[in-house]
Amino acid sequence: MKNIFIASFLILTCFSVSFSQSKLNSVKTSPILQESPNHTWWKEAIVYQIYPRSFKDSNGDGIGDLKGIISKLNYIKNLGVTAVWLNPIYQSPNADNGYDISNYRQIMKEFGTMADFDTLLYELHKRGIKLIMDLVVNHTSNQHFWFMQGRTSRTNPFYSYYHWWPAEKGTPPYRPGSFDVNGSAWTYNKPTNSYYLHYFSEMQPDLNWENPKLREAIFKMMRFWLNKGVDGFRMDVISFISKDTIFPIITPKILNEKYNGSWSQYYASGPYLHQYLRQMNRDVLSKYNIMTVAEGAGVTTKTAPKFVDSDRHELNMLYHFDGVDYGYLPGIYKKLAPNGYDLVGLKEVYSKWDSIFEHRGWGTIYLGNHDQPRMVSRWGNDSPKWRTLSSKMLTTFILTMRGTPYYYAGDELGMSNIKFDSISEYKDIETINMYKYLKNHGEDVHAFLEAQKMTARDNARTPFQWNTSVNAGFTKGTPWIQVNPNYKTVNVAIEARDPNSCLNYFKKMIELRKQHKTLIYGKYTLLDKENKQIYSYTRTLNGKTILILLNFSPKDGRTNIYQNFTNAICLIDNYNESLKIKINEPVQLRPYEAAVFELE
Ligand code: TEU
Ligand code: CA
Repeated sequence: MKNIFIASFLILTCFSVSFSQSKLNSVKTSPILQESPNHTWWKEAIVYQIYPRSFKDSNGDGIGDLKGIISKLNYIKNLGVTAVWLNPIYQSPNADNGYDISNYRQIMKEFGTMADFDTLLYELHKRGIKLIMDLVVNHTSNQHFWFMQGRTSRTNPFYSYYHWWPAEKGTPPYRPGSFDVNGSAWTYNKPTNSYYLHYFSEMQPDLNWENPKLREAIFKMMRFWLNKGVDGFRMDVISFISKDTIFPIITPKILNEKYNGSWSQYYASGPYLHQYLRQMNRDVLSKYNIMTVAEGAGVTTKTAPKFVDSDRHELNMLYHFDGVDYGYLPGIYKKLAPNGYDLVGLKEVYSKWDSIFEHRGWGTIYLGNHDQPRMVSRWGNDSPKWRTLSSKMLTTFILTMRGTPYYYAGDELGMSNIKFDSISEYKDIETINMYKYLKNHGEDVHAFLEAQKMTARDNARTPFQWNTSVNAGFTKGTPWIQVNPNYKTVNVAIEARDPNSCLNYFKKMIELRKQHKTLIYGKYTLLDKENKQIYSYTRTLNGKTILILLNFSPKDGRTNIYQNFTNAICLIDNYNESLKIKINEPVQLRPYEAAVFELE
């Protein structure tokens, strides 16, 4: 992925959020938000994301599958989550683990059959759990029938299902292509004497949404799944579906300049994006009681409302990248500063995004997924001393913020980065092709591999850790990707028995969120914003206030919140005993302590 692509997501525009009331007593007396809550199931949902390839293998081929997920539905139900988002399970040659779909209406052979899918959906619904499918419609696989046809001749009706640059116009204007060994988004196709566009690998040609026939074909496919009863879609890079099809030259200046929106406008978020989404809503989404969430790659606080304001009739939620990309150094691949990230800035990011959806639209909260390193390694501390505490602290954050939480399977165990030493251990096209790109350009691949230990996607894709038996109980065969050796201590079997485990803490936090509507709909107010160690905030609804205190550091910390806390009831604390609050003294927190209080 080219530097600009990453950099544009990373750089925070300057902003000033004024949280004038940083003292708790002023919070308590501040006017209560008169919300018209507009309660919906998807605002109250707790979404559990499953990467099917890595969850549970039922037949010993080393690859997780639908039957494997079905065999673990009671585990999932028992967590208390209310919805499951499955990464793509459609037929795919797996250049990008299912994000290259060759048939939208068939199940990937490795994952099972349509009958397995129907059983999965039925069994989830029986347990009161919704199913959210991944919708990958910016691109298909190059093995999709449409592309196989379209690439044969310019007169083939499927040619116009994709974007082409005729070779007689010369070489196409440069576009960065993620996952491309040469870093380019154009690949030459001999039979048509033209280049096709692929924002991801050359095995993932971009669909041409300008073609109404293509749009209709996609909508029909969506109805196929909705008519089966699925409860919604997570829409992969949906902001990319409309492009400026003149393909203007993106000058080095635009490529290199700091984020100002222009680059992403040229590249994605094209002129018809919202028209297409409204059409999708009108013709498909509005006919069903479902939820939709956009993967908001390149979406800013300025553009986000266009996707999710309810009166625009497009989508319900989106997830932004300002949080997960926070703290990366500028460069052509993701790299963290040795001293980590600055908490004050992180608080600003989440507070700014909360304010965007305060009155309109609805947000999401996540700290990890299949594209990110493990939450505890990235945002907490995966050393043996702090892994459990910091992981619980992060779980507290996700489940006490406003916005629908998306929780990535394995994080409830405190699973951590595997940190591969050698390129041969990686399976992810992103890492492998970036490695090749760097090598071809004489760059320092050793430094890249070091950075990948912290940032690579494969860190989150290692098999789910069920028990202490061979391969963590994930498979009886050879797993498609190595199991994290820490499975001997980090696994469901051990954690289920330990009342103080990450797993049991996650369940308690879910219960807490379900019991307190304040945690779902309540106004969010940041406190003590300059505190470098502690993230504290309140959630307030109808006169009820919940105070959340999170120490993001391995040191004791103190907040600058002074208040008479005689009425504070500690609802949960990640240390065994509740946090002691002394009257009129700054609240002291232990390393990575998380504590939640009800204030009245
Ligand atoms: O990710 C889109 C995206 O923006 C990625 O480039 C992401 O930023 C990157 O993986 C982070 O390292 C989506 C999917 O979530 C991802 O798994 C797919 O590979 C990609 O689209 C292509 O479909
Ligand atoms: Ca299998």
